[in-house]
Amino acid sequence: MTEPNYSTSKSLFLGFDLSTQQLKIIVTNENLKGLKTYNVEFDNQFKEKYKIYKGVIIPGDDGEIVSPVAMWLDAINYLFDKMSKDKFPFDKVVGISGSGQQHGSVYWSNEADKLLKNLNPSQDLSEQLKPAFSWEMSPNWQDHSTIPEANAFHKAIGKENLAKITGSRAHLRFTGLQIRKFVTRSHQREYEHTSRISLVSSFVTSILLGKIDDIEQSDGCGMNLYDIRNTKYDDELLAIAAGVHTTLDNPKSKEHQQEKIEELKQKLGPIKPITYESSGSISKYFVKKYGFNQSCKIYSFTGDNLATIISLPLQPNDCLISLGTSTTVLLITENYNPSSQYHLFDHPTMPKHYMGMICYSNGSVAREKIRDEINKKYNVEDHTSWEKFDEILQKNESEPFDDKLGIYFPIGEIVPQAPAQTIRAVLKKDSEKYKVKKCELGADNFTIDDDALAIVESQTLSCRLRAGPMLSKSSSTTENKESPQQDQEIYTKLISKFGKLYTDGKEQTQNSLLSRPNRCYYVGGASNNQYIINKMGSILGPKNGNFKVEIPNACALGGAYKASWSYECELQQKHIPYDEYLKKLFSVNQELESFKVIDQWNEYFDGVGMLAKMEEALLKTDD
Ligand code: XUL
Repeated sequence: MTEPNYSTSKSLFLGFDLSTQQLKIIVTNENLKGLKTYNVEFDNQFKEKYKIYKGVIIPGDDGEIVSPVAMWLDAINYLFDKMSKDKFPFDKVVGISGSGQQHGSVYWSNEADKLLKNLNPSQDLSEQLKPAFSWEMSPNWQDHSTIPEANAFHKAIGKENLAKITGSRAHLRFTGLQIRKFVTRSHQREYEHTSRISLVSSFVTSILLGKIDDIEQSDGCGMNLYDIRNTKYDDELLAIAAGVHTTLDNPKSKEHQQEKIEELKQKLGPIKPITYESSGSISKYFVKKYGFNQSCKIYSFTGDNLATIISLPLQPNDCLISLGTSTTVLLITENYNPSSQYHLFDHPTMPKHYMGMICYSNGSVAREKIRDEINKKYNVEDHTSWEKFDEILQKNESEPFDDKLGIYFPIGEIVPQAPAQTIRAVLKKDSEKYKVKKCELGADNFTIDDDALAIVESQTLSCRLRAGPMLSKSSSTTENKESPQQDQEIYTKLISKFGKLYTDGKEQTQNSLLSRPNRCYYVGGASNNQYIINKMGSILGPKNGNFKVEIPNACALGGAYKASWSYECELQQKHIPYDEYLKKLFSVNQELESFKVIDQWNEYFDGVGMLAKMEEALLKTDD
C-alpha cells in the first residue's frame, strides 16, 4: 500500500478501536476519507509477555475471562511508535475519538491521578503506570463467572423491571455484575484501594488526556446500573453492585448502606452526557513523545457496537443487520420500549435517540447445517457449496409464503432464551381460525428443501417480531405512510386468524406489528449471499430500500467520524445533526450498494402469526 499524501489534507482525525484481540487506529481527513489503518494483534506482539490467547487470559474453570490492562498500554505505545517510524504527521491531528469493547472495567488506584499527570515521555506507559491500577486485569465481555450476581440482580429487581430501568436484563458480562463480584467475592482488598472505575472506552480517553475521564453515557448503559430515562445511577442497583442491598446482603445499618452507595458512585464518577464537546486536549506525554499538537482534542470514546452505528449515516428506524456466526441487529429508534430480550442504549451522537440491539446466537452455523443436509441429499461433493441452497431460495423468490416454517437452534438461543432444539410446523387453514400444527421432517410435505427457505424466513421473522416494538410509527423520516384504516384492517384480520400474538411475554400491538423499518443495511459474511439478503429484505419490508455494506473498520471509522463531527460542531458552536453530517460522504459512496427486492411484507403476515405461535410452544430456559 502506498503511503497517503497527508499534505493535501487540512486536518487529520484518529479513530481508535480497542477490541479483544487488537488495537486499531484509522486516520481520516476533514472530508471523512479513510487514509490509513494501523493495527496491532495482541497475540502477535504480546503473547509471551502477557501469557494471553486470543487477547485474553482464562485463569481457571469458573468462567472468568480477563485482559491485562498493561497490554493495552503497550499496544498504544506500539502503534504510535509504528506511526512515528512511518513519519506520520502527528501535528496535523486535530481530534481523536474511538471505541472500546463494551462492559469491560478498569480499576484505578489512588496514585492514578498523579501518575497520569506526570508521565515521562522517555518511558513507555506500562512501565510508569503499573502502580496506577488497583487490579492489573480487566474483565472481558466473554466472562461468564457472574451467574450468582445475575441471579442477585434479578431476584432483587426482576428481569423485566431491570430492563425497564437500564435497557437490559442482567447479563453476565455487564459491568454492574462484575463489580458486585469484585466487591463481594473476588477482590475486596483491591476494591478498597480503587479510586475510580473506568469502562474500556473511558480508560483509553483517560490515558490520552492524562487524567481520569468520565464514563460516556451510551457506553454507560452497558452496566445494568444506569437509569436511562432518569439519566442517573439507580441507587438500588448501586446497592446491589456494592454488596449492600437490603434484602440480598442484609447491610449492618442504613447509614452503612448509604455510605457504600455513595462510595461506589464516587468511584464510577459522573456520567458524561451525550455531547460534541471535547473532554480536553491531549496529554503533554503524547505531545512530547510523538509530536502531537497540544491543542489536539480528545472526544469521548464509546462502545464498539455504538461506534458501528455511527460509521453510517443511519436515521431513526434504520436497521443494521450483521450476519456473522451470530446474527446481531442494531437499530436506531426514538422509542424507549425496553424488553428483557434485547438491549437499549442511549445513542452516542443523537440526543433522545436509542440504539436497539438484538443478539442471536444461531446465525450462520444453523444455516450451514441445513446447507450441508441439502448437499448430502443431492450428493453435492463440496459440502460447503451454497449452490443448491441458493437455488431453492431463488425458485421461491416471488412465491407467496408457503405456510411452512421451522425454528432451528443447533445451539441454545439467546432470543428467545431457549435450549438447543429444532421444530417444524405447517399452517392449517381449515376454517377462519388458523392452526399451527407441529410436524416432523418428511410428514405434511415438509422436505429438507423446505428447511432452506424456512430457516431464512424464521430467522428474519424473528427479527421482524422483535424490531417491531422498537421501531416508531411516527418517525419524521418515514415516507409512504400507510393509511391508519388499512393498518387497522390488516391487524384485525391477523388477530382473528391467530388470536392475540405475544413475543417474549409481551403482547404485540397494532403499532408493533405494522411498523416497518426505514432502511435495512446488511453486513458480515452472509450478506455476500445475495439470495439470503433478497429474502430477508422482502420479509423485513423497509420503506426506503435495502443496502449491502462493507465496512471492515466500522468501529474505528465510527470513532474517527465522531471526532470530526464533534470538531466541526465545536467550530460552529452548534449541534449539527449527525446523520446530516455523514450524508455528504455517503451520497457519493459506492460502499452503500442498494439492491431491489420483491416486497413481500404483506404476504408474510401469516408467517408473523405462525412464528409467534411456534415460539410460544418452544422449550424455554429460565434463569
Ligand atoms: C455487546 C458485547 C460485545 C462486546 C465486544 O454487548 O458484549 O459486542 O462489545 O465486541
